Amino acid sequence: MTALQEQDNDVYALIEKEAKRQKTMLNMIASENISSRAVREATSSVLSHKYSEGYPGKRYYQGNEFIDQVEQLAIDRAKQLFGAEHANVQPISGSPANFSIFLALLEPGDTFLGMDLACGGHLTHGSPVNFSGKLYKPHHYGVDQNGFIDMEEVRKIAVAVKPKLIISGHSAYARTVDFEKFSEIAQEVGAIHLADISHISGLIAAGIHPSPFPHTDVVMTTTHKTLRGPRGAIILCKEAHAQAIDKAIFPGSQGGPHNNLIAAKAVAFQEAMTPEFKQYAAQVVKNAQMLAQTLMDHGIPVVTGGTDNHLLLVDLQGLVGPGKGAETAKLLEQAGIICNANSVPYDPAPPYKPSGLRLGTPMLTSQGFMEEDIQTVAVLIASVIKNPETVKEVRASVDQLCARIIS
Ligand code: DSN
Repeated sequence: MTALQEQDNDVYALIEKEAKRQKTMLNMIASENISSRAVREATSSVLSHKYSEGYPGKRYYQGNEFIDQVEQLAIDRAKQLFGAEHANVQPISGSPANFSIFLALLEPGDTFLGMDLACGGHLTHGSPVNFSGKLYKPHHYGVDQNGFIDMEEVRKIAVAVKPKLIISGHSAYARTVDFEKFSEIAQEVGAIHLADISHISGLIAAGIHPSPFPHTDVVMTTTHKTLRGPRGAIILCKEAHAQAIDKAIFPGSQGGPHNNLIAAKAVAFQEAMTPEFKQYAAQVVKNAQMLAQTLMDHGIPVVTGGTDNHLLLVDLQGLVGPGKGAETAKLLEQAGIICNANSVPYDPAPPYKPSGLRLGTPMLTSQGFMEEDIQTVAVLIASVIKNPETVKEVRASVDQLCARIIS
């Protein structure tokens, strides 16, 4: 019996139920993944007991001999993994990390340019309901009619609005991001280039997607998506921005670092340097491409006609109708398939009732799904979308698939 089970069976039982859910459903939320046992051991370690405001060698509390070494290890590994000049490993998650970057590099009211949320951007890239849209002045680029970013259009907007910051990197974009071109445009208009690589950092670490380094000024990534680490984020940057970024994290926006998570990040960075991780990341993309192809073969439209990374967007407008994303996601959940409703480019329906689905392969790939398994998954998804009355049959097939592949 574990200590938790003995002391608090209510919480223990709920954790066990969630663990079972994760093994008996097809989890295809593009931003989710499964971390290793080693990462989870570090996450639940005694390091969470320690306060250590400041940075290695410059703390406001005593007793940080080993905490300093842990944080330095995480910093060194992050720099090595991504080839960065400077790393701050303290951000607790992606949105607070972006908040700190804005705090470091902009003044309230400054103009910046990011991807429109409706086209695949993120709330922190200038949504009116987010700090980024409330405190700063956002302008947006989107995608063309086929769903691709048009870099000439990005350049035109940048030249016209003269932003102080340009953000590349997205939450629902299935194609390769041209970081080098973004940097070129930023240089042309005198802007700082921030690459938010939260979704694709695992692919970048593995060399499957082009890196934003060395040309990008500042890079932010969460650590729990394709990178397969603990929940959290890091900021990487050129030396020129290091002091401003560090100050914006502490004392600017955060207090005591979450040392257990910093240790877990260090473990994940080491894992991401292994040949096994490179193989994993390559398989994530192969699986996503198989998913896209099989869905299209079964008459399900995929935005941009495929994917270069770990995710894809299904456009439900022609098959189910505009605004039917959430309904379809709920139907898929009944069938044991978990994904999220998502806007598609030029969606006529509002963001809270979008017309598409976002599907990703990072978690299934961690659980051992290969291309032939993903083909089966795609056929099941197509069946639910085209014939909702097959939900029960599909659920039975999902049960069998999970029992066979997930240990
Ligand atoms: N919530 C994450 C996602 O699903 O893409 C981004 O923050």
